[in-house]
Amino acid sequence: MAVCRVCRQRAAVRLKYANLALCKQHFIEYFERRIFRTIKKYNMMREGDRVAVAVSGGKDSVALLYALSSLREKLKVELMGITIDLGIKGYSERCVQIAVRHYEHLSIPYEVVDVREYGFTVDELKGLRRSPCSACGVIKRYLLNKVSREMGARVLATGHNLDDFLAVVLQAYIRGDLRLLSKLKPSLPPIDGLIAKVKPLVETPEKDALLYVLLRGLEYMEEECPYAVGATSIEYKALLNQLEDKHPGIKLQMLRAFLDRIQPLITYEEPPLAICEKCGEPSSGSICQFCRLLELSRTKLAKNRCRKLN
Ligand code: Q46
Ligand code: ZN
Ligand code: ZN
Repeated sequence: MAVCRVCRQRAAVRLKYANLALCKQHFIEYFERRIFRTIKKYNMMREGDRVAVAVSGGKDSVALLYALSSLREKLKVELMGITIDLGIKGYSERCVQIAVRHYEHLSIPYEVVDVREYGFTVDELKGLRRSPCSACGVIKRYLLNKVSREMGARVLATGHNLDDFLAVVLQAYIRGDLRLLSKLKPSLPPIDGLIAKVKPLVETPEKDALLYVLLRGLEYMEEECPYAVGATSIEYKALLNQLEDKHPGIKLQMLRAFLDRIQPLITYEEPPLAICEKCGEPSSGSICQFCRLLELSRTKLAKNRCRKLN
């Protein structure tokens, strides 16, 4: 029987990458301590910060919310929650309900942004871009930045874990996307109307986030988004896990090699951001991606309505 390295009681988990067995209580402490260390290491938060936590209702963001809630006094930060209702049928409603139940349980002030307020849902955007995920990504980036800034947050924390981060690195590497590779950082400072963005789970393997919510008995959205089916990121993650099974610790090694050795060699000059002519938000062109999407969706919805009338 494996025993906890700290208290010698029966172990609840065995972390191969750290050659470590821990009981429930000591795993929870280990998990939260690693997040605290990650926040300090990458200067993610400062004392007195107002931190908006983006909670989708999935395991990663729920784990992040609870870990930050446990750490908030030690970090001396104020937390607030932000959830986007993407309007995905049979999925979004439950995600929002879970997030709201957690905010209320933890007494964390929050905001739920419903994309219907802008006149569309992610379901209705199908076909406008290569995949609904591409439109969804634009919406999430735009609204999370805008609303958390309006809520008075200095920092936006998201639940991207080690596996998520490495899957994007691989994807960007395969496409030779130097711009993305240069921007992939655990902590991005505020710039030109964009609030600071941090990923406190960047050193946390996805499986650990799952163990944390399971061991703490936290409710989370177990089902995947219907549009996640067939996503290449799932294949990249499976590949990374195959490597990890054979070589425990390789994922963390890849992260460190990328951030410490490879990324500093990538030089990519990002042009300064402009202001969107329509909404006044930061934008890489004269009209931001979100406003362009809005235009497209209005045209598509109007066409659909005409078709129904004819
Ligand atoms: S929510 Fe949105 Fe994801 Fe669903 S539509 Fe794609 S991007 S899969 S994280
Ligand atoms: Zn123990
Ligand atoms: Zn705009």
